[in-house]
Amino acid sequence: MNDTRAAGNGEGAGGFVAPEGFRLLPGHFDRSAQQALLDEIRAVVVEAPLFTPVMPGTARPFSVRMTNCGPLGWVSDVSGYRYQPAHPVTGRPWPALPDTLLALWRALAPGARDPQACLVNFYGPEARMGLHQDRDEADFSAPVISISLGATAMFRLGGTTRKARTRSLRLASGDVVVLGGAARLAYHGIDRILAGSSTLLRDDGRLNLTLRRVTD
Ligand code: MD3
Ligand code: FE
Repeated sequence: MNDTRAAGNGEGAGGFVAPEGFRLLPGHFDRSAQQALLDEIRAVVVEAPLFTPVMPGTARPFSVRMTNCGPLGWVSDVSGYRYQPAHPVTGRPWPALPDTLLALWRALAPGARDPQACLVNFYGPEARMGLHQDRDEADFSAPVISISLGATAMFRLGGTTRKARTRSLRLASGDVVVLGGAARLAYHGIDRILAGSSTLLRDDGRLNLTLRRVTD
């Protein structure tokens, strides 16, 4: 195993200490569980096609395509970022949250109310996500839970201010990350996708699912 991953929550190169509440569960889903979850997400994408969000104000398109399942979904368009109950293109309600994801949330976020949104991010080989905080939710007491499928991503995790030092970690297919406590408001992003790192999806595709509680 590579040292960056083995270091887990501990102190990494350069004295970076992950924020309290950050938990990486490498290989939480084995290959057959990844395949089963992928089949469920493909069914979601049939009902709620991937769309290309744009940046508020500038209308610059994201390189990541998105969809959602659950009662609410996160969208970004020229007027802003928000959660809404319907798909921005089809106008239909988002598909239901798969049971596997609800069970994962209940196991890893005991005591938190059930998630209301699962944002599905699809990365092609050139897609990236800039450093940002997730703060469009009214409730930061519940964690965010992330599941990665397909190509490995170079994930950047910082602190709760933009200038805090950051660390790079690999997120591989089947990995789960729990962002609770102080980590819930940590800056983070995806620097790049590693070509040839997984055979789960073709053409170095990657899916990331994030489960979120939205309202308090
Ligand atoms: C740290 N997604 O959807 S997953 C996002 O791989 C997002 O698609 C990335 O950032 C992706 O907002 C990163 C890991 C992750 C997700 C949510 C977090 C890390 C987080 C929320 C708070 C802090
Ligand atoms: Fe995020």
